[in-house]
Amino acid sequence: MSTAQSTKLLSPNREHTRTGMSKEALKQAYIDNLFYIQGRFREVATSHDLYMAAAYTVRDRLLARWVKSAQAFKVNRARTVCYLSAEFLLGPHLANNLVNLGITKISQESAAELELDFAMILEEEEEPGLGNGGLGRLAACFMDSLATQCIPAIGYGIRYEFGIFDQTIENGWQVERSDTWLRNGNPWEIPRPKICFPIGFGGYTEQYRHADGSLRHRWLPSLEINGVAYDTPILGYGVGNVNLLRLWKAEAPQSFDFQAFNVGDYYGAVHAKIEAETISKVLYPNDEPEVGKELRLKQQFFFVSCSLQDMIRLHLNTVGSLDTFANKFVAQLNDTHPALAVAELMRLFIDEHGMAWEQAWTITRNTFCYTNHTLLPEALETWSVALFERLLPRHLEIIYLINQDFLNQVREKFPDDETRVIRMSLIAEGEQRRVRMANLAVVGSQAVNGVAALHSELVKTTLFNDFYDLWPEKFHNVTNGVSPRRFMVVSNPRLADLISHTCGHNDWIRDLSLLRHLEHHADDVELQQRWREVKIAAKQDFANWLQQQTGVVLDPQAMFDVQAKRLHEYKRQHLNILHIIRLYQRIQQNPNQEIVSRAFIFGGKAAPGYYLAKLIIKLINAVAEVVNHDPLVNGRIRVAFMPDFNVKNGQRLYPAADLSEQISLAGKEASGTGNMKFSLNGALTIGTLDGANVEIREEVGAENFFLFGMTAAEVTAKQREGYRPWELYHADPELKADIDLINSGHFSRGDMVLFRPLTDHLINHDPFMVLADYRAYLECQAQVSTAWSDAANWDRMSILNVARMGKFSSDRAIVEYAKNIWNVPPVTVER
Ligand code: OAK
Repeated sequence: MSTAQSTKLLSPNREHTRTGMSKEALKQAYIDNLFYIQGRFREVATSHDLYMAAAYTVRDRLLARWVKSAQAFKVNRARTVCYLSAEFLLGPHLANNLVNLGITKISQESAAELELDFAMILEEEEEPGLGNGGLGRLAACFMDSLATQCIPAIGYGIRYEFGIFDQTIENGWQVERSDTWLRNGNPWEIPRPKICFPIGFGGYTEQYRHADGSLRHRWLPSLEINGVAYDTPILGYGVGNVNLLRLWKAEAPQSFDFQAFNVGDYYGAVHAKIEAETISKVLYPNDEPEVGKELRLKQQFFFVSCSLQDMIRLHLNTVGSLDTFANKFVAQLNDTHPALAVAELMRLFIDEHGMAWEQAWTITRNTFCYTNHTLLPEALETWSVALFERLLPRHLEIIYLINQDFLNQVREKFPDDETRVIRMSLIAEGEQRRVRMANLAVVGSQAVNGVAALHSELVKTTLFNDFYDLWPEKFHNVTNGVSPRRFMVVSNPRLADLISHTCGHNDWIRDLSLLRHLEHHADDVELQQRWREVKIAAKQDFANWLQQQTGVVLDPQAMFDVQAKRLHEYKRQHLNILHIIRLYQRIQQNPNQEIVSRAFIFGGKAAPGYYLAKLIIKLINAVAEVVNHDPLVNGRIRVAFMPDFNVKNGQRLYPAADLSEQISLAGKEASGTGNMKFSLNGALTIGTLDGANVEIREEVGAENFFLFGMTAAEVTAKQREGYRPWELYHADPELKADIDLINSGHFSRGDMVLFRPLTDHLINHDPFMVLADYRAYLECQAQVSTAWSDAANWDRMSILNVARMGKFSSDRAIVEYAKNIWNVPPVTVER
């Protein structure tokens, strides 16, 4: 941009640069921000400066709407949803905010006129990876939909200084690198140093006589730290509503170092300060299984207590009495990580605000709702009573009291059934007594829900069967959904444009059920043709990116067969590999046979301590190495592991997939949301009857879904009768040959022991029944290949698939929560 241009932009008669949405206003704002916030002029600005100027330009426009929303909610005394979640896996803000503001196109044009590289600016953003996988990403989609549906909401969580690790692949192995997302600053957050609450740990409890004459309890912690609020505005799509994401950072109080300093222990004081701040330092990188780490419990209590104190402050500010707390707020517990909130709200009400137990319990129960996100037993959180007692002595007392009342209720309804009482207790007895967080969450909530129809059934009939007997009316289902803004409009603009063009409007972005209209055009040859062009273009983009990242070259004409999700045995990435090995062996045996060209693409992180999951990554890369260089294969199959699967890279991948692998063992995947993202971008699904796959198949039609494998009931039956994988291994020569080829060292340069832990485990234990579903999977994959060979029909199926996926919008899920669970009406804020 020339100096003359800059000067012209600085003319005094301009639209207000903080809120204006015209091209001139945006350009002016951009220049101002580059100058006054980054302290740069164009010629010396780094790409990061250019990004920051764009982010501030957009943020100003959010803030105007945010203030208006806050005012509207205050005036209306709006009932508010508080979404308590240890994880928010947000993904980059800039592109999403442009879409929600409706200024993507005009911003592109403004950038072009300023001679800026728009794509490069978007690329510059480092995503806040404050979550592991499904649960954290769901929280982010829900924040988007809450705002879009005009539901007043606050998301409460932790501002981790280091989010989920960055994954690199070295010599085929996963290597973790710390995620330093804050190193260049975060333009989307506003620190609120005055919104700060003390959080205690340790110490003891005592009874005392309060000034009002009552006998009360108090907790005298041995350590106190502060939680400071950092706020991020979350704008809805096409509305004026902006909600608040409030994340807490741990800080040492000022007084901290003073005392130590006075006795000359400067080093000790600084050390204590650092220790206090470690609480919000790093996200635990485990997906499903929990490990009973003390710091993790501290994190949970830390964010829960900050959030509840904040809610009480907000309520007292406007109403002056806590009696109506549950009218003002409903708090959703995103799995059990925030379940301590039940005990903490009781403590705050009783000890800090002098409320009577009965009333406090009624309000507490009316405040909370709980979502369960997994049935895997190892993921069900329990904390040792000893740890609890040391860290949170008052909360343990309160949990004991809740338990006493609760178990009396159980005994009343089920007399002479002490084994039931033992199963339902908040405390698991045994050598080491433990607090069961899921039981606490169920007892302390007015509603409990699973995240897909099948999962919610299993919640009622297995995991919480005793609780279902006691309180059947408490149990609900809300099938998950994903944001059509982020996972269609932002990530796949070509497809979004084609859909809008075909429908004649873009209202589907707000109401995804309108995609149905595409059904009428599924047989339209011209649409099929354009549909295919859009897919090929997305595949080419992805292939370019992948080649640059890994050196692996993919042919966009090949079927992109994709499995991207956290690495876990239950998700069965190894079943997918066995299929690849089978194709490879068939080519070896008969090099000239006709086969469908496929590019197998994997992505996903393994928990750093999960050895078998990391070995599966190594195996994928080992197979890739051999297959991709085999002259007999001659490029007809390609295998690639895309490094660092996160929201940003996911957005590159979803549009490029032809086939979506959703192959978990039935009954293990609570819902899955990747299945929805792929399908909404036109991929067909090969999958088991697990999680939301069941409903996806119902919606898109059995004829448009590649189904295989045992049902959840068959899995249970097989487990009951005794599962013997070694028999399957010996009975199926192809299966045996595939496993034996791994063991022969063929994929490991002769190393015959490298993969033994994996293959031995499969043959002798196979907890997720890979071998039992192997044959059915191969047969189903053969059907996929046949279907692919009829290109026009594949396109038709892909169109129908998208047309019928409207149910899986997170907007629909949020409307169901608002109506059936939260009882929260929308409050519309003018734009
Ligand atoms: C993470 C930690 C503890 C418990 C559950 C999880 C988790 O991520 N669960 C996943 O939640 C998603 C959102 O509901 C589901 O789609 C996944 O199936 C489930 O595994």
